[in-house]
Amino acid sequence: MGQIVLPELPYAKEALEPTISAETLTYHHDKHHAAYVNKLNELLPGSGHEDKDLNAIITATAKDDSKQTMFNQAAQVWNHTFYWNCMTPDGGGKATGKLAEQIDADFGSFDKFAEEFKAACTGQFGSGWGWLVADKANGKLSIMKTANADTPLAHGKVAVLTCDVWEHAYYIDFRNDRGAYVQKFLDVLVNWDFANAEYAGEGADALSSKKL
Ligand code: MN3
Repeated sequence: MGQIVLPELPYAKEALEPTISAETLTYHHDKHHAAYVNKLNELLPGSGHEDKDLNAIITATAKDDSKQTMFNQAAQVWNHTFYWNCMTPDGGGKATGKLAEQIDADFGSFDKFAEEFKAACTGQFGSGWGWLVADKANGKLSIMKTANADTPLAHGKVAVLTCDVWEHAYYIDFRNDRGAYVQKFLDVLVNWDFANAEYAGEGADALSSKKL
């Protein structure tokens, strides 16, 4: 497999303005995301995990306390690549496609889903991530929040949508107002086509093997 590569952003740095500035994406992708990639590539040689793809590194290190630093880097590489793809210029609004039906079935309504997603994102104490996830066995959707680098892959869940709620994701554009950032993420940024593809199972494995 070899080195883990930092993927390009799926849009121009200015593409999400004015919600997320080019300045934020420059730091977030070119500094933060890149640092996780670089640190992971420093840790891999001789670790026994150097021939694995990113998903396999994450699942192999998730429950190994001696590999917590490697897990943190690998999960953050994955989480950020996933997050970039969860956003698109002129996105947001109500869910589309199969996911729209499933959200109605599992949450009662889109508004109820949005309320729970926002509550998870704003209620995550300190750094972390808010998620829409699917159960592998029955496809049922639920909301999850994870601290720091933690990721649904480590818990046997399929990631469908995420919002990065580390301060570095929103502080330049929203200062301390995480709630306003999450609301804008839902209103104008969410890439429902991508979320539908992840839900349909064209997702997590493809993300690590093709895009990284
Ligand atoms: Mn981040």
